[in-house]
Amino acid sequence: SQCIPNGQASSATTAATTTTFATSTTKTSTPVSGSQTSTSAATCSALPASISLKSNSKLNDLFTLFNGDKVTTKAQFACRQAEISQLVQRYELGTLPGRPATLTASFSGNTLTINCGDSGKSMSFSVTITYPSSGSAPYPAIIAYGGGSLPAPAGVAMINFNNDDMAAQVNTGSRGQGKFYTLYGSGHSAGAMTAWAWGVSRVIDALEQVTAARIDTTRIGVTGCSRNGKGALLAGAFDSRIALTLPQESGAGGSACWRISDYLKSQGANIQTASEIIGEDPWFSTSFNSYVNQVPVLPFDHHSLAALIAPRGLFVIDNNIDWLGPQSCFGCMTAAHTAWQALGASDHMGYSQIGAHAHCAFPSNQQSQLTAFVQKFLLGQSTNTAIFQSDFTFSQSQWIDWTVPTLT
Ligand code: MCU
Repeated sequence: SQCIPNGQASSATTAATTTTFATSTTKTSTPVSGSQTSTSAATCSALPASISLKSNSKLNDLFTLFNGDKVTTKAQFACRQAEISQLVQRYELGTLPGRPATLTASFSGNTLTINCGDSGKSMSFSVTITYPSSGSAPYPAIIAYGGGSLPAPAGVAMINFNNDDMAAQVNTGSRGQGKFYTLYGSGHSAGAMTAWAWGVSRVIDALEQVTAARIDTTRIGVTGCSRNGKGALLAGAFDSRIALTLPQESGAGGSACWRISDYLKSQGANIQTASEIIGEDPWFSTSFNSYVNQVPVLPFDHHSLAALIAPRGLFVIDNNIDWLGPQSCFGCMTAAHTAWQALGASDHMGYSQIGAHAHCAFPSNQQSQLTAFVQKFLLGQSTNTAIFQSDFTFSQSQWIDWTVPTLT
């Protein structure tokens, strides 16, 4: 299908192994996940503006702060999450703006229209809400990129988010196109995925404001499949108001780790890697281009990105398609799972990889697992979400050289 081409490795800009990256002083006030804990990001030490990156072929330690301090408390882990958020923005995904100076919303005929203004520019976008036939208002809701590819759960509203309208994903030539860039300028550092995540946060802002929409903003989920699954994972990582993140078949740039995918490619797999993916669509910031051929210097990988969601709900739904790197996804998410284990919330994150079905065709044999996560995190029920399954194996010793603390 046109969605799963055979990977042709492309060469991209090579940069020095140790590199200095100057930006303005890192903001510590950016709202990031982890804010459920008592420590606000403002008490965390800021990242230096200029960083010397060191090569590390293993998956990065989730439990050592950038300054070398070991993470032993939940509050310190919230700081670790804040700095991971800053690092992924700096090196891979571009800067996530906060709430714009003005945000108004109106609701009519199940369409929620959101008007954003900042620095003399403005734009409007809308989402449509499909209400469940059961349950009662205010309803939990799942924000679904491109309508999503999961069956609407009973009692849960579905919010159709047209992410392509926020930031285009046609080809690399579509960089800087879409309503996010109308507001922030076509040269903004945010790649499409960051622009979409910003849009999801604005939808939640609007739902908080417009009670006529009858959505319970404490029970919000987010989903998307494939390229939109990459986006859904990021939205969950960037906004701690999202109670349940449901990325589906997200592959490279989603639940796969860049390092593991590069290794599997070197072993002959037909798998999408960092150096290939930047030639396809403007999902990432252009700042990522300098690192795709030296992935080991990245101070994070996608286990770190997923760990921004802990201890909130995350259920990663995967298929078994070579190009998406199923073994990389399983290993990467096994590494991410350590964040939930350390926080004493192991069953708030689940992983399920079931193949033998078309891309983004949710199979019926994953339904009960999805239902368990939806019931626990969006409907307030007590269900068994201790779900972690794949036909692949993960070599801990090859990829992890750190220990998992029990955070106090
Ligand atoms: C899994 O997501 C992508 C993949 O990264 C692309 O290489 C491929 O072209 O399309 C997939 C997708 O979005 O399929 C709908």
